[in-house]
Amino acid sequence: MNNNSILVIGACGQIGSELVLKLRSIYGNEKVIASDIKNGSDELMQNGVFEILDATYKGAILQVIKKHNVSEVYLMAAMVSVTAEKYPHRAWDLNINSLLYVLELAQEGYLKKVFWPSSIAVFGKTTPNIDTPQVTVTEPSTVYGISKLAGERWCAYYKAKYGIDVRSVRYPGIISWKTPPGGGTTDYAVEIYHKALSDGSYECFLSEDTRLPMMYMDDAIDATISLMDADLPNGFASYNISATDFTPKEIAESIKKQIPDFSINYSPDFRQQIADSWPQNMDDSQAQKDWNWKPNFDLEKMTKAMLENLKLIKEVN
Ligand code: VAH
Repeated sequence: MNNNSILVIGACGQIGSELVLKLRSIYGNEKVIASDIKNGSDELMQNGVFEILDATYKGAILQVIKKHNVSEVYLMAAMVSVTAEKYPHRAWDLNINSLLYVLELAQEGYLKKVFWPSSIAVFGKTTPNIDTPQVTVTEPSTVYGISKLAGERWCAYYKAKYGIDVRSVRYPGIISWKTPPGGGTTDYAVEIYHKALSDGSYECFLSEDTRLPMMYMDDAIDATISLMDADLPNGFASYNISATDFTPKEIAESIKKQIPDFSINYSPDFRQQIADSWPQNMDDSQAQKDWNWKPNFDLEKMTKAMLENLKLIKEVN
């Protein structure tokens, strides 16, 4: 890394907060600028530079880029599926305008490389939902999915027209213990671990057989950084990446192996419709071929890691 720095926008979010810590461990605390619309955890704020930044203002982004000599941006700020349904215009503004501003700044010569996260939400009910291919029908039925599909096309446009080095993955549901997710349909798969420890039971807002692609946070962070370091073929693709897939019943069974008395019941709500429009599992062979992607965490290994770390937090607090 030369004397430029990396800017993470949306550093307080579920993925952004752990991405900052990992990037800082690789490049050094002073090289990674964390930014968000609000202050983050002590860990995030105390071991490196933090900037309050509203990514829906281009001038504000440019100010931070110039102040810290930024050459790479990870644009992690987004409004995810459930919240985006409640506030469609705000979701579009945050999810798309922030991306357009960052791509414009790259085109104007301020940035050398951009990471932008897409999602399995770009797929819809007309998509083949078993081993969903990299290139297939994408007719999303959610505000979030529409914004992510449009974002993919904007990235492809700026790559083709201006040669912008923008890279992207389609994240599945991400499971982590450090920073809670906010407003997503896959959040049940995080909540269930917390409730298993606090209440010994969980009321799931999806039906027991709702299969969704999922990934432990460590795999998601490793995929993101590996993609940014890779020598990629020409053209743009937001890569399907996959680690595991499971149903609420299967994750509950996995928890019961560690907490035998754990119980679950199912009360599907409006989020069931969103989940039903997404794939059950993904074909990520293109990512394996283009940049040697491979995950480390299956469901059992993830459950062990989640429960171990959440127990440690509860003991400390
Ligand atoms: C959501 N966690 O549930 C996000 C994610 C694929 C799901 O995009 O909206």
